Amino acid sequence: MAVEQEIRVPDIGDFEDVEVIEVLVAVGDSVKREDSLVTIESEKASMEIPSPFSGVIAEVAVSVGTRVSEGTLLARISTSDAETDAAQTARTREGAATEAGDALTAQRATAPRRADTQPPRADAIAAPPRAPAAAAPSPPTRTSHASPSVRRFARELGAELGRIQGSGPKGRIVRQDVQDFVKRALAAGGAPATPENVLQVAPARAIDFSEFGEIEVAPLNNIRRIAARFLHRAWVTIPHVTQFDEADITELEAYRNAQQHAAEKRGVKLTALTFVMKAVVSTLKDFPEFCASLDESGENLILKRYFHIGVAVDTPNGLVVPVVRDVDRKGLFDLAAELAQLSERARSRKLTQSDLAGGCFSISSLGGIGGTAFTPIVNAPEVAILGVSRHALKPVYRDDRFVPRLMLPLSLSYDHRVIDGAAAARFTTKLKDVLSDVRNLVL
Ligand code: CAO
Repeated sequence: MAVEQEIRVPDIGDFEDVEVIEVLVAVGDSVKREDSLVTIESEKASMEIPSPFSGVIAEVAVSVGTRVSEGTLLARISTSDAETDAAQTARTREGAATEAGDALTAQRATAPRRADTQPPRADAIAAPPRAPAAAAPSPPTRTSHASPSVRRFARELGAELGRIQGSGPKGRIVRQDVQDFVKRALAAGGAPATPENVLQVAPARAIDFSEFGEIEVAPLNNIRRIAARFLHRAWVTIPHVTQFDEADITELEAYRNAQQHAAEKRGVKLTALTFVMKAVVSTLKDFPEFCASLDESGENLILKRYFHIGVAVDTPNGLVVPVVRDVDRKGLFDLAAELAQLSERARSRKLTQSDLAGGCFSISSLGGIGGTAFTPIVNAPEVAILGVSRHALKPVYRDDRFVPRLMLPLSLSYDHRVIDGAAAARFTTKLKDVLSDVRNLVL
């Protein structure tokens, strides 16, 4: 039968009224006897408090910042009868052999730490499973072994232990591992810890909006929450610049309209976006650094010899970016059909992880909706993204007179660590040249 037990701070020697600096378990976690529950820290040292029982955490009574002393309630744990007996026996034996403080000291060196893990399935929905941008760390590991002094050292540098590979016996993290981790992160031009804490900004103040009028709370769905994380990381870790230009697509549009009949016969709709995809690939061939990613060290550019293009799709549940593969090898009608099929699957939430993975460059088209320009966020680990806005007839001065031309606004955002402004201006110039002469796309 399950029994609920209280776990209180044991005799911790000189420690009194000390701060909880890490809570290593959450309600519902299964823990084994001697697994660490919390880390406490005084002026002089830090220590982990182990669980005296195996079982499932029913309540966590402290949080980071709580001050505790001997006897303070830390948690309640649901255990079996047998486990309670075993724990009691163990404690009696331990009490006879050693002082509680010593036991803690011995324990804290080996107790596993429970790092927060993100649900992998959720990550996969909005984010292709690719290496994050240069500054992004490797995914957190589940447990980390390190001495209190190494833990403290890592905390001082803002390095999250769960993300550090230990080189000591049994994977134990030693001081050198922390130093190497921070060096690598700095070399990558990013944060020593997680992208979320790159900027030490004051936390947002909680506001009770109902004081000002009627409100409704609408929780963000999974896609939005995950996309928010990736967009935020890209926004804070990539130095963005956006280059604007306009392509004269008068002839392209005439050609597109002329093809509509043939397109309809094949059951596809040929929109300007299909031509833009082809034009982008043609331009990428001349500018390989736009079809690339920085590696984890931030010291090498991985140039991709394939042309898989991500296309931002607006769905009722939020933005997703499925990838159209080998755009260079497909014809306009095939691309139009694939784009329609992918966006339909995106809107009915039928995309698989492989539909979202492996892009080289993304296009975000708001042309069907409106607007004259915008600044898209680079879809890391890609290094550039093209925004396309609504085309408009404009007077263009040519041969001593104004003539009406159909102009397509282009907004190219790029990672300035990899791409110079001059290269970006050359890229959009080439792109608009390709778009202005339809022969570039169909021949
Ligand atoms: N200028 C003027 N009209 C345009 C246009 C442009 N640049 N691009 C498309 N259109 C027109 C199309 O021709 C179509 O016209 P008809 O209805 O008369 O045939 C209409 O707009 C709707 O096009 P569409 O959106 O169905 O097709 P698309 O190929 O242009 O785009 C897709 C497909 C999936 C990209 C789009 O539907 C979409 O979801 N866009 C939003 C992307 C987004 O949210 N981006 C923002 C992300 S933040 O960076």
